[in-house]
Amino acid sequence: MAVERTFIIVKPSGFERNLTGEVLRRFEQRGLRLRGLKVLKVSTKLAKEHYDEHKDRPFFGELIEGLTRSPVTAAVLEGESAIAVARATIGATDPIASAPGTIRGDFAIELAENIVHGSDSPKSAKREIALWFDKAELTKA
Ligand code: IDP
Ligand code: MG
Repeated sequence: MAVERTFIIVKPSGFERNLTGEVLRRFEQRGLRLRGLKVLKVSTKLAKEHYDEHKDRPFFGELIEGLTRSPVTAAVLEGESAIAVARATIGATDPIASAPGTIRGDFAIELAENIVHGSDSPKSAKREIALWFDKAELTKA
């Protein structure tokens, strides 16, 4: 067990349905601490860099359009095992398989409209935090 930082996005599907506060509340309620937070309209360049691992997938175009069509809220969360805790709070990638009680299990049905992103490993978390935030935008404690 170790204190970690993870990166999450309330995606356009969450913003459009006014679920930003609800999603952040669930992470806070779980015990994760906000270390950075911002609302932004994502550029195509940033979206492509963020989802670089999926660049050869057939749904890549839809994925980039989906992340850039409305504002998002990006956040850095900190806590014990934050990466796994955030993923468990989010639920399975496909909302049809997401357990009720998880964010996706409570608010989504469509795969492409699954409300929230969370880093999937320490390596992804580190890369994504550096991609989306300047050091000065994050608090230490
Ligand atoms: P994750 O968000 O649970 O980490 P990933 O496999 O990294 O899931 O996929 C990134 C995002 O791409 C998913 O959250 C989902 O919105 C979208 N996505 C994944 N697979 C498909 C697909 O087969 N069709 C359309 N969109 C997909
Ligand atoms: Mg992923």
